[in-house]
Amino acid sequence: MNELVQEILQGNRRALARLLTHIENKREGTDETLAALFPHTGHAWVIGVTGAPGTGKSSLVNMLAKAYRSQNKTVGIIAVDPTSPFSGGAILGDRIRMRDLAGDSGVFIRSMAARGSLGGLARATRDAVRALDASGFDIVLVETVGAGQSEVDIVRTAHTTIVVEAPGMGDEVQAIKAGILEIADILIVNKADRPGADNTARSLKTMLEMGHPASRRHLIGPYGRPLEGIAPTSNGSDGNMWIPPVIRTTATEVDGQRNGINELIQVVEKHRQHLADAHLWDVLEQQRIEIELFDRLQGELMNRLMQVVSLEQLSDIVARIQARKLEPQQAVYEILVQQLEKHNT
Ligand SMILES: Nc1nc2c(ncn2[C@@H]2O[C@H](COP(=O)(O)OP(=O)(O)OP(=O)(O)O)[C@@H](O)[C@H]2O)c(=O)[nH]1
Ligand SMILES: [Mg+2]
Repeated sequence: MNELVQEILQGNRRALARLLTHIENKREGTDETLAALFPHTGHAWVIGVTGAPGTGKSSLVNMLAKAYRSQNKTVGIIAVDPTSPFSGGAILGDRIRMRDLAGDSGVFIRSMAARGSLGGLARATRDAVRALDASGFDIVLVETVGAGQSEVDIVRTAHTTIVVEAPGMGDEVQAIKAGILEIADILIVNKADRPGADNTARSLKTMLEMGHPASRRHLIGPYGRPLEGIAPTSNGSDGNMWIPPVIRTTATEVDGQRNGINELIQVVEKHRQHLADAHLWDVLEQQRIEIELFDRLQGELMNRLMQVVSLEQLSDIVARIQARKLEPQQAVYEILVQQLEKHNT
């Protein structure tokens, strides 16, 4: 077993930091390290925290981490940075917001940036979660900005997904706009100290009641393939169906009773117990694996294709499409067929 693997399994933080850098840089040999760690994973409870920019995700993650620490649980935090032009400041801000966790050896914080595509970021994040899991953290918190499919996919592989909303960002519920309401196991209205929090909570509840539970992610696999196993019974009632609770929090308030964090921790625990139902767990685990597998396949196929298709070829194709001499879908077939032919000869 390679030394890095051993160190990580022993919980060595510097080794862990090194591996995360290797993951980000796609350093050669990293796949082997991750593969060696895989059998040692599956112990951490992975909590995804997502929502529109500025809703208070980092502040909440900070409070959650502190609460778990007071229960003597170790906490790993990954803040996913989609390398947007706006994120530089956000990460700096995160460092400040999470400063009170610094120096606690039971907490490990890391922000992940993507080199290249967003798909690469999803993969890097998953690999990072695996590394943290293998190194023995009880809780892994993953913060992503809920902005698009890629971010949604990242949190879809968490065990518990928290979607954060805040009042005063216009009348619309941001999570709806971003299409992330469906993935919530728990909905948070943060900044409950601000006016409008009750309204936001009410609209969220209404929307949850309007949406048929079957529209929730638990029934839909990657690429729209329906998943079996958790369908509600014909009379519509199903003890297996988790209805996402709406919780009000104030992440800037330190009093655990008043800021809603204690309640949040309890609800996460309830969700965990709900999933402990063996049948449900198996189905969701299968779904998580499917999503991960499809993601990795897609990314890898694209990578391989891009390794053999030259930029000249591509720009030639773009020019032909632009001149209306080639249609985009035909171009796709052309690229694929050429590559397959090359492969077969
Ligand atoms: N009044 C109030 N302000 C809050 C609360 N939670 C967070 N904030 C403030 O809202 C701002 C954004 O908080 P962050 O925790 O950085 O939000 P975020 O969702 O992580 O932001 P991004 O990562 O940039 O998307 C900061 O100035 C926080 O101090 C809250 O409960 N009440
Ligand atoms: Mg943040």
